[in-house]
Amino acid sequence: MLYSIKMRAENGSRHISGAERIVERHEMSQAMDALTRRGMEHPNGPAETVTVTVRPVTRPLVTIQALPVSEPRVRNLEEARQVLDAELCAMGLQSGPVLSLLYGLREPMRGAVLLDADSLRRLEPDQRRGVRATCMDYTGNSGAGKNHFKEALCLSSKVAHCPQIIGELCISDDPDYTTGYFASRDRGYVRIHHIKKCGMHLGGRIFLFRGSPESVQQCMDYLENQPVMVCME
Ligand code: PML
Ligand code: MG
Repeated sequence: MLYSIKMRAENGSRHISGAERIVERHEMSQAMDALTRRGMEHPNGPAETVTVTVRPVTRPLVTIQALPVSEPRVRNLEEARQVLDAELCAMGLQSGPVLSLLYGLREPMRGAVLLDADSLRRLEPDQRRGVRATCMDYTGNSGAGKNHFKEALCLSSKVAHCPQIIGELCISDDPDYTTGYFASRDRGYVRIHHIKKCGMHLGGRIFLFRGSPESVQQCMDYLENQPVMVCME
């Protein structure tokens, strides 16, 4: 039997950090301990409450391969935006409004924006909550400390595997973490340095959706509930 363990740390209503694992029963107490410690020690500040939730995994676990990673040469914010712009334009999307939305996300969001790639309409039922990509883990995860890159590669691989998601953009909300990415099934994980100025709380994710109105719910269900293990080897 597998268990999904989720941690969220908060100060009142302010989200501080979140992390999760999918583990076997004998790994549970160590994973809970590591996640609790992580919630209490975060650069966003000390947490008032750390909540750890354990649930048995009831759906069959899907195992997928991590997206291939590329790392274009980027020396500053302007070049980072040019990379994002080129990726969006290559997909025939309206880059300007998508990038304005990404760089305009000032409230730290626990979830992501689910954006219709063609109409640019936001599809999240609750825009403050956003859409969560959860219920995942990756091979070789020791659970010790945060590994921005591996956790983001894990999440983006799960998200890219969703038939209705054609791309994802991400800027970290950790003030001193200035590497982000663009990811898609076709382009893999394009790691982008200098995607924001150091010290900014600005951050967030946009999932680019293309599908029928009926498939929005199916897509959100996959993102939030389908257990996925990502192979990093
Ligand atoms: C986050 O803070 O959760 C987002 C991290 C993005 C990682 C980008 C990378 O290092 O490749
Ligand atoms: Mg963060």
